[in-house]
Amino acid sequence: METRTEDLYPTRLERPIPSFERKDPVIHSLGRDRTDGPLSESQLKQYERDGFLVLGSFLDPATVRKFRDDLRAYEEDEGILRSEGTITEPGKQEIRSIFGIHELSERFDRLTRDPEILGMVHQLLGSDAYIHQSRINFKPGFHGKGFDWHSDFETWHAEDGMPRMRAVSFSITLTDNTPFNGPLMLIPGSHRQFIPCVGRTPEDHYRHSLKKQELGVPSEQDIARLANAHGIQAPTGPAGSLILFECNTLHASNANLSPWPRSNLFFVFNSVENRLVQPFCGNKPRPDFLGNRTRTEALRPLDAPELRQTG
Ligand code: AKG
Repeated sequence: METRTEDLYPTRLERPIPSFERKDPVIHSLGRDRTDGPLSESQLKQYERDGFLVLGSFLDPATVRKFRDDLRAYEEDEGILRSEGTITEPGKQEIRSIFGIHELSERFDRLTRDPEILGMVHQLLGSDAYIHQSRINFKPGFHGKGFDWHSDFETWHAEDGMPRMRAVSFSITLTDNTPFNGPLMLIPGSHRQFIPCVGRTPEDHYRHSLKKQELGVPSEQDIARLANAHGIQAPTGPAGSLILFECNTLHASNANLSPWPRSNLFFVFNSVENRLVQPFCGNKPRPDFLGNRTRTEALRPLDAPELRQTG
């Protein structure tokens, strides 16, 4: 029987309690030389300060095109449209998210083992890592809905049993992200505080929250306090940019009222020393496509010939 893990980040409470300083480092270098990897000391400092980092032109246009062609094929694939990991927009049949994308596609799976990506992951988490969750968020032109302000870690802790803040999201833009098509917005510095949220989690909460998140969101006062103190940033740029953000950084995005679609890929890497325990909200674990408990062996970097396969 699993022993109970101490809950360092209590949330989904009956009554509000004040936010508090995170109990985990932002970069888990653990006595190692933290510059041993692709990220420079100034990039590490920026990530530590802001809770995110943007690397333009991470994927070249030809590679991005291949990923986008795959997405187009998925949008027409009946099997994928009907699968549990495909979430449609509220009240519509348009795709909002496809979860478990690296399980569906060899090309996406190979990208999780790209040596440069894994080098950065190891540098930030100070250990080997595996994929906790992967997803594509589609935002079709005119109709794509937004995402409410939240910390991913709050949900992963409460609903998936992720014990500590030792995970990082890699988001690669597969279309241009402009001020008009609902780019990701982040509050720099918000990752330093944990904001406990109010409200008991119903069983199978994800069926609702993945369309519109109403529970596990900070109060408007907390969001305003952090945004007034630190501002909001919305990185924009051509397709192929990489945004890496710490698991507790508050983020959100607006609806896409422009004619131009926006699709962004997210890989969440979790440390192998931070594997999931029982969900801290007391419910049964969410399905594997949201909180992977099955394929948790350390990811190994691919060598160049494997990366070049066109598959
Ligand atoms: C999430 O999937 O947790 C997000 O907040 C994504 C926001 C976006 O895709 O704009």
